[in-house]
Amino acid sequence: MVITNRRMILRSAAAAGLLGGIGMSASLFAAPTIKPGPKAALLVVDVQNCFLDGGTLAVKGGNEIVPVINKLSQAFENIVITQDWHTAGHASFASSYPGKKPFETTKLSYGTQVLWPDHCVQGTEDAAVSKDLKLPTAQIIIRKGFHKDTDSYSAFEEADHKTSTGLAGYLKQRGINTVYLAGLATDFCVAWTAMDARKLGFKTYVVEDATRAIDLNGSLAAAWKQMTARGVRRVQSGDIA
Ligand code: VGL
Ligand code: ZN
Repeated sequence: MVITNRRMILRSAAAAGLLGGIGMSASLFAAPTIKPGPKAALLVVDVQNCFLDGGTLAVKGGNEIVPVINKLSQAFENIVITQDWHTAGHASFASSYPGKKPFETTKLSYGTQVLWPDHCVQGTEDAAVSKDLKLPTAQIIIRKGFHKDTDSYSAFEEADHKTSTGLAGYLKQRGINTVYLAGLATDFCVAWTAMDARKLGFKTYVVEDATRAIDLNGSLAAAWKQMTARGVRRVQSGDIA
């Protein structure tokens, strides 16, 4: 028999006579164990119309994370929203290069750049934060990718690995040392933000069920491997309260 979920584990444990006192069964239904506290912030990455159903770069299942994030946000005193915010004719757009198609790559001064459909252009409805995201207590919106010649998946540092967005300074000056990431996309903006957070000394969690991936040529598995190697912790929203 293949054990596929917690109920089946319990059923087979009960059948095998393994469930003793209340302590054992309670531990199998573990309550949320992580309390973020005043030195932690939830970073809600790029939950914008462009990455949701009907958007210019829609991420499969992206809409499903909106209620997860709304609920998760209740556990946080500090919330940061990020917004991909490109100029028209941006260097990350395939349309900026004759003969190039979306999801191909090109070489830019800072390295290999994946080319995307035109998306999240400043001031457009496509670039707006989803109206279904209910985060009234969020404290700052960090926009990124607004320099025409430079992309910025990370909310901390542009793709040239030199230009800061100022987010690390903002968090550190507010005494925040831990970040939890949710949003889109797991394998691009969430992963790059998480890895930079580690580099900058933050304790870093990615809330897996509060993210969805683009998954281009195995990019999701690669992102988890790289994040894990850098000390990013992979958790689920049910672990946090
Ligand atoms: C993103 C591709 C291009 C993201 C942004 O938010 O993950 N991906 N721009
Ligand atoms: Zn972008």
